[in-house]
Amino acid sequence: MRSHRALTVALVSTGLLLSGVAAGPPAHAAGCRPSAVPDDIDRDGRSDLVVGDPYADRNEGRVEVVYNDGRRAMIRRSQLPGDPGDASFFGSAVALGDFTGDGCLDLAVGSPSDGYVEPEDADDGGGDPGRPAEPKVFVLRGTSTGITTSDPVVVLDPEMGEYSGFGNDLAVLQPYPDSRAQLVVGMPSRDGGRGGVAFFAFDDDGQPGEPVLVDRDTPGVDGSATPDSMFGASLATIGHSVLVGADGTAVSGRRRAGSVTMLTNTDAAPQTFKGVSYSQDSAGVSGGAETNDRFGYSVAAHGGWVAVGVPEENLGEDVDAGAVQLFRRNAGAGTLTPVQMVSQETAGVPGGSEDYDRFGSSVTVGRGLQRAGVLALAVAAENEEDDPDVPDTGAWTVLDLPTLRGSRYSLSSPGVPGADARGAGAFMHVAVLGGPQAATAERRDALVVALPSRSRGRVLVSPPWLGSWESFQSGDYPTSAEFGAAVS
Ligand SMILES: [Ca+2]
Ligand SMILES: [Ca+2]
Ligand SMILES: [Ca+2]
Ligand SMILES: [Ca+2]
Repeated sequence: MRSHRALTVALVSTGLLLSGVAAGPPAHAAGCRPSAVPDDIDRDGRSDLVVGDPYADRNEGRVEVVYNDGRRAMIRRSQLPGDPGDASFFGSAVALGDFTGDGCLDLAVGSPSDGYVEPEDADDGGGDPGRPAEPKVFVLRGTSTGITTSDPVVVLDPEMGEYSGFGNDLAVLQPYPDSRAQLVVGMPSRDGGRGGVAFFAFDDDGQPGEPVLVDRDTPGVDGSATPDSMFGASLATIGHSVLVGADGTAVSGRRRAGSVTMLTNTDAAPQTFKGVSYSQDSAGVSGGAETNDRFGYSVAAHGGWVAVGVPEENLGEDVDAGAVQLFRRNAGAGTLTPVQMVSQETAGVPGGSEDYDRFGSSVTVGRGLQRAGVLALAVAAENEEDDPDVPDTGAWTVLDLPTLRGSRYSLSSPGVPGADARGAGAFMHVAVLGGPQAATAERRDALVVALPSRSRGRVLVSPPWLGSWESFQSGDYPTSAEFGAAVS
């Protein structure tokens, strides 16, 4: 599997912290009432959290939904139709959206190696040829009380050829709160790593229509598809646009320098995308494209800001110290304007750059993470450490935009549950759970920090302004393997 970064933990927000609007009338049986909170599956006015655990149950994988009222639901691959095979990795990615158009949030779950059966070695006398994977995404329907496993929608890899990574990375394209969501599926390993992104729109029965497959050879998308570019390895959506990371892209012959393409559609032609690409050699972008920068390894977008992780950027003598490039989005033009590069060398940013920090291994942008109404960038540095004797414990930094004022946290910070341990930061990622949306100036989203790599994975949720963190672990330990490998 290429990287755990793509293994999404779907954090449907906790709502324990995000008190929302008062409860309205009961939901109609045929649908769900609107919620003032983005990730509120059961429509009680507070966000819920979804966590993927793709290595659980002997690599079949599962997803745990944590409702804000304390209810928890564990959804195992084996509860769904079809033979999961030897190792489906169900739960590698998770995403919430109303794909079926009934007003209820549905849960999309990637199962990138679904059905795969390993060939038997002929020397063992078997010679069973095995079975290739049928990569798929399950769309689990939402109801007024929560996610149900009945009548799931199955979305298949449109090509079903060589391993494409289909289901390792998901996003939801929904330009308006009341528009129907399109499911966006990255296929970074497709066609020799040229990659691609598949878009699925659904009918009233929830069935997916003919997918639209976009790569850098698609007319209207600049550049051309090149091997090993891994177009689709990271995804983020904002308005009519999808940011597509291709951190394997060679730039002027410098391998894995990396690029990001912003694909943009219109209301009139929702299935036609134009694309503009950026690298560290683009005008106004800092740092210069060098071999193994991995620009685009992570992407995030919110409130007009776009953040691109460059986790293997070298800074001075520091190898793979890492950085984040900030852009502003020009919504009408479908373009980006570079703002600045942020690293642990930037004035005011806490911490310092060291070899292999990988600052920027995950990024997210939310509103009110530190102060009500103020946009903020959160950055993971998965191999950062406080104590050189305990390496790679990981750290995360929250910075207001555009001032870059903020704080750095780790498992040894006061009030953060858990304890530092060697390697605890591996595959750490950050995400945002939406707070009540009523008043922008008062909005306070929560930050989610997923730490899947330890023997007992942990997901932390907090509005840092509260100064406290809620900690979630699997409801079925020790069969959990990487609780938190995906969050949304
Ligand atoms: Ca809820
Ligand atoms: Ca729905
Ligand atoms: Ca560079
Ligand atoms: Ca550092």
